[in-house]
Amino acid sequence: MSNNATPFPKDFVWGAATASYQIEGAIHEDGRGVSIWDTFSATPGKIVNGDTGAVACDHYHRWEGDIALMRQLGLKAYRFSIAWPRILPQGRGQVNEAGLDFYEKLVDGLLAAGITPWVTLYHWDLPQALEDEGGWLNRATSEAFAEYTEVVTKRLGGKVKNWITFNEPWCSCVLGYHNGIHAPGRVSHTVADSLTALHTTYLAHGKAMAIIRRNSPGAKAGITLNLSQVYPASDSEADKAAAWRHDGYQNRWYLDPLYGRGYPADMLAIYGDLAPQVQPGDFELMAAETDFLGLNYYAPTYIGDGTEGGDPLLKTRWVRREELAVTAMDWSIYPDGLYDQIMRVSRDYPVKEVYVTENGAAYDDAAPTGDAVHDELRVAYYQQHIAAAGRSIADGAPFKGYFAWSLMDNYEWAFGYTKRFGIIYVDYETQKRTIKDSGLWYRDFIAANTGKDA
Ligand code: GCO
Repeated sequence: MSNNATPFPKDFVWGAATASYQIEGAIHEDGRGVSIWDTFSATPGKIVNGDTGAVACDHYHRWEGDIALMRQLGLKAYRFSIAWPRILPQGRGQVNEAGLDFYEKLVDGLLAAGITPWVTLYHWDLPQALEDEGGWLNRATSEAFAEYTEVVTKRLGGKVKNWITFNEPWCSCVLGYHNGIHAPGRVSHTVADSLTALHTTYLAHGKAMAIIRRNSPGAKAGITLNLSQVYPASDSEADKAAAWRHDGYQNRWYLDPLYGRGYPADMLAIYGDLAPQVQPGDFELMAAETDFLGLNYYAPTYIGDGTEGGDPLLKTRWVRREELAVTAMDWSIYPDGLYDQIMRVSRDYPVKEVYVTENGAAYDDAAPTGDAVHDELRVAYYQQHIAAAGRSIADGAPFKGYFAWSLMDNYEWAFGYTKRFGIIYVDYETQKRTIKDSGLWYRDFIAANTGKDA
């Protein structure tokens, strides 16, 4: 397969990513507590086909074989998340040593295979016990997260040297506490709750950064955001102004506090008393120095003026560019959006390093024929997006690594198992893994680009 090889520095990090609830299964095993995703996915009507993560990819029992597959792909790094309820079943207090043991075994296996572990502390599986006390609407949850971070980094901080505090706070806060399509499934008629949830999340991020510095000396630590790569639907002033408001809603509101700017004034003016209560010291805590910014990019966002019939608060409306092909998620394919996003954060914020911590595509893959899964559309998606992202290096961005989403097909949240993002196919009946053509392409691409001088 041809590689659109764009010269990458020899120490560029090539990896793949997963998340605990999406792949582990074993939700009642070895002392694990209940998470909000166990509760939410078991609630009738919430998930396609009523799918839950009870078994998923059974990674909890198959992790050694999965590491062998990562090794076969020649991955340099593997991004995974730790399930908080495996560590602190009640969210705080009593530690479940078996949970720590599992992740230490996984880390040791990765290191033995020459694969660098990248650990996400929170990829959405909040202990239900904490949600019962208000979850991310309760400021005290930031303290519980600090306790969780202390326990995990105390055990793993000598071996894990790449930490991501949170994955996609926009998703966990907006989808979880505003429109309710993700756990804990709270629906609110205003943005107030989702903004409060983010405020608590960012307090937790700041507290965790200090703990990581103490328990994992020399480690790199940061956060992963799903920004919206926004383009105005036209060159009209009204559409450009609407695009800027959406940029404030999904990008600047999340970026500015991390880099010492507090919340953006234009959005505070729109939100008024819907904005969260800020206590003295909050913004200093949120702006804890980070070593990198993680970007999860999938698709562009086109925004037009929504004064008539758009979002009543932001006065924006989503516009589709009909000429763009889409993936099985109905997400438009626009590789230059990834380039633009890397360049934007590098230009507008003092980001030391940028990692694409997720990028990939869902397609309706046919079941394997023999040992092959032919997913040429996904191969093309990766070729185009990696080539586009790679251009940012020559243009001065500190782009240092790329993680394909996902290592394997897995539980796609409210879509259950109906969407396949993996570069490895998972037969959920038999748990058989089959490397797809996209995985073989990625393997060859990594081999061809590893060790190249800049
Ligand atoms: C996200 C999550 C992943 C998803 C992936 C595809 O970005 O929503 O980090 O868990 O599965 O992005 O939607």
